[in-house]
Amino acid sequence: MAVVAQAQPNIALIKYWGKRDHSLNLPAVSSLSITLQSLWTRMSIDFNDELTEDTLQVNDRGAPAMLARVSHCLDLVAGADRRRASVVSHSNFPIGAGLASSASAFAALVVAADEEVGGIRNRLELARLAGAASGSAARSLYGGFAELIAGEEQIDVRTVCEASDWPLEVIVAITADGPKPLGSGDAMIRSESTSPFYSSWLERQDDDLKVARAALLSRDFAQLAAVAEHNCLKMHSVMWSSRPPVVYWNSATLSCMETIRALQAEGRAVFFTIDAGPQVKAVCLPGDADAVAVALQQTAGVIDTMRSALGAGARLVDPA
Ligand code: 2P0
Repeated sequence: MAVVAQAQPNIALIKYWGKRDHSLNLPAVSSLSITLQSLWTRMSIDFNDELTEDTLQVNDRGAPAMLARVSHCLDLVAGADRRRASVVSHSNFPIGAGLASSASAFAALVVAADEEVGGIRNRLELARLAGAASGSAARSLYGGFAELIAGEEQIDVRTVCEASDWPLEVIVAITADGPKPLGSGDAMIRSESTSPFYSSWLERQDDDLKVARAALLSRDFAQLAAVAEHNCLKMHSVMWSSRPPVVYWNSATLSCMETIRALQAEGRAVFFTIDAGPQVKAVCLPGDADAVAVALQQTAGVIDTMRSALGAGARLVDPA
């Protein structure tokens, strides 16, 4: 019998960029994110005696390039001597395009795989296993505002504030729909070894996290906006100053940032954040979401927009 889990992508407001340990996939910095509600990945797993190797379908197509990573994650959850699995993944948003699809995919994968072996782990244990597969995936185990603390040997993750405590909205402006030119794992390696700004990025991260956490707990939107935009631009400065440079933006990315600046000048409560891709995520108070969505839809180069409230962490769902 297949087990199905659903997880939603998360968007980091204080970013993860760089690893402390590559073999364990331990992040070099702590991070803070919001888990979305309406974008999702549903992952179905069936451990099956009759299979001689794992199989993977992503959005109705074979996905051989991702299979090794998925198999390794299943080994971590179920042991290397496990039965082989049939894995079927569906996402309702573009994958591999800077929209955190690996976060929702691996969060859902560990929940479903754990259930297949008896549902033996707690949420933090599952988050650590998801994080070993994809650093940001650990945060999608948790709903609302999730904080990941990067320890020397392992991570800790928790919800700082529930989605219902501060119901922000996110408008995602899609500015390109192809896969990104360089995966974030390879890009991080490049930044760690070549960016002259990497060490100061590491040094100041806890300061940004502290400011963001305080903003969150006092529901201070202006303070959260300022520190999140600053942290995002700092991460991209590290990327841009890597050799060769890592530039995920396109001209529409910049146009979206200008749109958001104009909205801010009108007094709208909105800020931008951008991940390892050209899409722009506008985080706003619910009362400003309609205006933000319309302005981004009308921005040159925007192909589409998606809108989401904040949502829950990864969980089991009934098979469709
Ligand atoms: C984040 N990103 O905090 C940052 C911001 C992209 C930019 O986490 O190598 O796919 O699998 O641990 O989680 C994307 O990186 O990287 C990411 P791996 P992941 O959301």
